[in-house]
Amino acid sequence: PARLLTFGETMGLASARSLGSLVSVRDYTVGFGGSESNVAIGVRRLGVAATWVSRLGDDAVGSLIARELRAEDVRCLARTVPGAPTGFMLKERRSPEHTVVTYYRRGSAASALEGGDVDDALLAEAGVLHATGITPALSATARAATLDVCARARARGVPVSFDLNYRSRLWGPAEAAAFYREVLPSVDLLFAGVEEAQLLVPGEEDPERLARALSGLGPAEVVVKRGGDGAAALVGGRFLAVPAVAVEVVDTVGAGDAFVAGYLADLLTGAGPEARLATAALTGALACTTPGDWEAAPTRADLARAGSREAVLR
Ligand code: KDG
Repeated sequence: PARLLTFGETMGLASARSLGSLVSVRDYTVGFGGSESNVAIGVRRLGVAATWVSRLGDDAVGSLIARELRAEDVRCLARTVPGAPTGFMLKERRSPEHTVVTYYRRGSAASALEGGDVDDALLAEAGVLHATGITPALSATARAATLDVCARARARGVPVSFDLNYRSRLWGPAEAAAFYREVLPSVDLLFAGVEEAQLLVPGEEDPERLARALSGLGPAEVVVKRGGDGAAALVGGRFLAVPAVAVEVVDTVGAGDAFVAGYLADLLTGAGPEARLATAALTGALACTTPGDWEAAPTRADLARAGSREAVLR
């Protein structure tokens, strides 16, 4: 079945509307973000069913997240944890080029995620399981849960997608790399940015050699996100590359998730490697055109419009 299954932490998000530090800026927009729910929304907007599993605090931020995900038609399976808050983050715009994100997530409801939260019945109805390297950085239990869920999906023949998503504020490079090596044998499809891939393959800059080296650690399919330099993929031993789609960049946070969502939505609807890489490049680029971690995720109609505009410009 073509359903995406994902699990991870989603937090409330206060984003500054004007430039400066929290000390002086007073106007904030309240929303939410989380890599895995960003991907779930992105995939759903592209017409593919998505289930998101997590834990939320018994608080207004948790209610906001559940309500918005339901509004996006994402199946939200998040148990409420009494006594632990929903995580929160603050996004300050110190200058047009410099955004500072601060997390308030230690001891959050989602950091107590357990493997059993993603039960076998959910795996049975999944076309792909998607996890990220943020979850294992949250707590020892969340780390064990990530390994457990990926291994159980693999054992059941559900393809496992994994985005390294290194977050330096949550753990160090050596600890992260050790975890990646542990999980990668269970992963079928890996997404990595160049710098985070270099945590595993130090010093390698060539995207093809990087992808082949990562594939040697487990995943048959590897996609390297290269930001403004485009993207590349190793699929069935074949190396493909696409240039970046030029857009006016307003906010890059969430672009990687939109990229992954484009790729996975195409994979789940049976598109070939070239098409999914091209879709991913376009969804990733479009996500940069407005503020917000997921709000700009495109629908199929948006993609068609953007595609024809690009064709005219060319
Ligand atoms: O990829 C975007 C995410 O980083 C953001 O939405 C918040 O999930 C998040 C995190 O843990 O950084």
